Amino acid sequence: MGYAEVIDDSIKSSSTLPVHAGGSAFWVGRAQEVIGVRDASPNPNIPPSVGASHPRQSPHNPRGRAGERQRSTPALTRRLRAGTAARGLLRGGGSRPAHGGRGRWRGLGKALQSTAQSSDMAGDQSRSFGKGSTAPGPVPEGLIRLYSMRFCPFAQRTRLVLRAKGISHEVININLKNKPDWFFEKSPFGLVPVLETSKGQLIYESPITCEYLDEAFPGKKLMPSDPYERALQKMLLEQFSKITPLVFKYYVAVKDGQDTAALKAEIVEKFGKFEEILSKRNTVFYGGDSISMLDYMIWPWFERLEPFQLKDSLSHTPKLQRWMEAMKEDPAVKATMTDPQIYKDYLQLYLKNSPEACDYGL
Ligand SMILES: N[C@@H](CCC(=O)N[C@@H](CS)C(=O)NCC(=O)O)C(=O)O
Repeated sequence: MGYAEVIDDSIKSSSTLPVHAGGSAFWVGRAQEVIGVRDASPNPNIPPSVGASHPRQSPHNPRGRAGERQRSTPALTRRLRAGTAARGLLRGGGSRPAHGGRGRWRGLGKALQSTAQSSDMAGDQSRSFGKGSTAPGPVPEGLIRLYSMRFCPFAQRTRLVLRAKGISHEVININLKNKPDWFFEKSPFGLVPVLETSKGQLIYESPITCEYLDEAFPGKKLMPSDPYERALQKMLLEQFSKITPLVFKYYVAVKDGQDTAALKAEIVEKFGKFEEILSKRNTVFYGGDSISMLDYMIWPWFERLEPFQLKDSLSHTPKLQRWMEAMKEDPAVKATMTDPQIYKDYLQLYLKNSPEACDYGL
């Protein structure tokens, strides 16, 4: 069951929230980011943030210069012209139906405007594709595509890994409150995240997308090499998947004015287990003194503690607090962070099933 279903169900019957938000996946998660550098694409018809982000360390570009973020270059412009931007976004992206004519171009204008404010060139902050939009074309060689939603914590997991490993990618946001029909060909459950390769391979379920990226691409390995450590990360993620639905349930219960004491105690108790692990291991991160996969998998929920009104649930967990501070220093975390107020506003719209929710703030 997806996050949206949890929320939707909670609206229908706020006292009977489902317990699982992550379906059968052995990892679970959720969230989004920050507006930053303005890219100056020389061609105004090419959305600057759609097409490529970190052209380093991909199977197709193993020698890409790590740490360097590519801006517009003639080569990139050519690639964009021939690639997704031209075939997909320019042919009717945006959350409104692609009517053609002026309507279509108005949608494009919005997409251009929003992507120009993006912190990268992947299209993380581009307007979403909605019902009636034309499906984007094939994924250009040298890129991997992520179907995402700016505020989805599960998709944030994948975005974190893409950035942490410096993988060249593009992002197509989906309007989850007004999904395009073609999206179900990419995602059998109609959920984000989904990855698509230039060979047309599709990979869905956030933990699976992240593990795939870690295995398929060079660069820093995020999963530990030791088999027990790998198993431990998966077991802990499974444990964490019991917390994520409670967090949503708590938010809805507070909004409904219900008594939330028991629910809060349960969340605090479960966070306590994660505190213990850090304490026993005596490391800053879950896999040691540098970030590994589990840190990224659970981060999106910690980032949202404030909007979910659960910030004080960590008041007795100093190790988790230290972990959060260390996480906030990570470049991938910084690049995908969302302002808590924007997230709160988005949540309000999402709970109302507003088709504007996914494009909030653009
Ligand atoms: N188990 C999935 C959950 C993904 C998920 O729930 N995504 C939400 C957005 S945060 C979604 O796509 N919701 C659309 C819907 O429920 O219709 C995963 O880990 O990837």
